[in-house]
Parts: sequence; structure tokens; C-alpha cells
Amino acid sequence: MSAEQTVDAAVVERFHDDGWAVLPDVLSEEEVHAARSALVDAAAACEERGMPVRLEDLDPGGRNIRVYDLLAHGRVFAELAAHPRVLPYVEALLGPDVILSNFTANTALPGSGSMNAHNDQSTVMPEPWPTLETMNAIWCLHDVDEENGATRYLPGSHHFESFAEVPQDPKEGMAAFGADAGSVILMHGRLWHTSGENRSADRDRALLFAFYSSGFLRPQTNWWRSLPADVQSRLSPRLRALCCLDFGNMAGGAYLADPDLR
Ligand SMILES: O=C(O)CCC(=O)C(=O)O
Repeated sequence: MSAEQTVDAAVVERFHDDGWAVLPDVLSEEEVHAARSALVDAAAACEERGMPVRLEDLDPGGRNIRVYDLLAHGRVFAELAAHPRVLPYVEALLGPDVILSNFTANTALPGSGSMNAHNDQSTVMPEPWPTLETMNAIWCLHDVDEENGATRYLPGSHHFESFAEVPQDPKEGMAAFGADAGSVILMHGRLWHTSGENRSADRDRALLFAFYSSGFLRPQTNWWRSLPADVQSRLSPRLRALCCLDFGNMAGGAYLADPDLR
């Protein structure tokens, strides 16, 4: 099925206008449960191996659980990273030469604090950012809202092209995303955002961040190193390409041999 057949133009327009857009009901309740359970196992496996999952410098208060390189932790994450209802949007927005820069999780437990505001494009390329080169597909494994620490964003900030345009306190004026479990929030790479404080009494907030970028940008993770050989061998050809395991970086200039690839 081609990208044109599976991409709703209204969603793409909302993404460009607002800096984000929601794809509802991508996962069923059972699929959400399976992903949540795989995430709990992944966090436990990290701790067992001595990889810290609570990063005080990043998340004040020690109430966030981080898991990096999710592809190394279960097949469900590989399915999400190349999901047929989501990847066509990524390809439509960033173009066909796209890579998976990283795939991480942030579970905000009740009492969690808010991290520093940032845009994600600035983590992989220097300013200015005149064009869209990065985006997140945020997988909601719980219902997320203001109370349980949904990601907060600064409206209109996806138009900023440099740090100089960012207000002194970018958190002032931020609003919370809202989405149901099983939804995917497509987030513009230049949108300034932060994790919300989870002020609920007992509602965890687990989000998965599949961060994609244009193929010419260095990925945040080195999948060659972070994925065990048996995991690499199980990845689909599309996911291998997204992880730069075959030809990365603009396909090695393949258009030199075939002009149609330009
Ligand atoms: O957890 C969130 O809501 C935001 C996380 C984030 O922006 C990050 O980890 O860079």
C-alpha cells in the first residue's frame, strides 16, 4: 500500500499548523497491555544489567523510568517502530530517506517532575532549523492528560528556527497534549516541549518516543552496537533500513548509478 493511500491529508495539515496531531485507536486494548508489559520487562532487564533507568539530571525527583534503545527489548517495539498506520505519516512528513534515530520510553509515575524544555531537532542538528528534519511518533500506553503528566508543548514554537526565538521561560504558556491509550501523537521536531508533572494520586503515564530523522543526520543511537546480533537478524528489511544497518546516509549516493533515485 502506498503512503498516499494511508495518509490523511487533514492530519498532515494539523501537524504543520499546530506542530502535532493525534492518530487515535492505532492499538487495541490488548496491544496496549502487551506493550506495557514488555516495557515493564525492559526496565527490569536494564536494571539487572546495571543500566540506570532513573536519571536525576534529566528528570528531577526520581519518579521517571527511562528505557533507551527499545528495539533491543522485545519484538513488540520493532512492530511499533515500523507500524503500517504510522510509518506512512513519517515518510510523508520527512520524505522516504528517513531513519529511526532512537526509540525510548518515559514512564512518569505519580509525583514526577518536569524536565527542561527543549525541541528534539536541536539534539541532532545545530541551529538554524529552517526545515523539518525530525519528528516523534509518541505511543500512548495510558490515557494522558494534564493531571497525569502528559507531554506539554509551547503552541506555535514549531516555527522557531533558532534558540534566540525561544522565550526566556518556554514552559510559561505551555499546554498539555491529550490522547487516549492506544493513540499515537505525531510531534514536529521543532516543537518546544517538556514532560508534565504527574500530579495524580495513582495514574502512571507511560509514553514511547519513536524519534525519526532525515537520513543525512547522525542517529542518536548506534543500532549496530545497541542491538544484539540475534535481534538484528530478526528485523524486517524496512526496519533494518530505518536503523541504518544496511545502507544508511542517503543510500551511499545510489542515485549516481540510478538517476531515478534522486
Ligand atoms: O516524557 C515526556 O513527556 C517528554 C520526554 C522528552 O521530551 C524527552 O525525553 O526528550
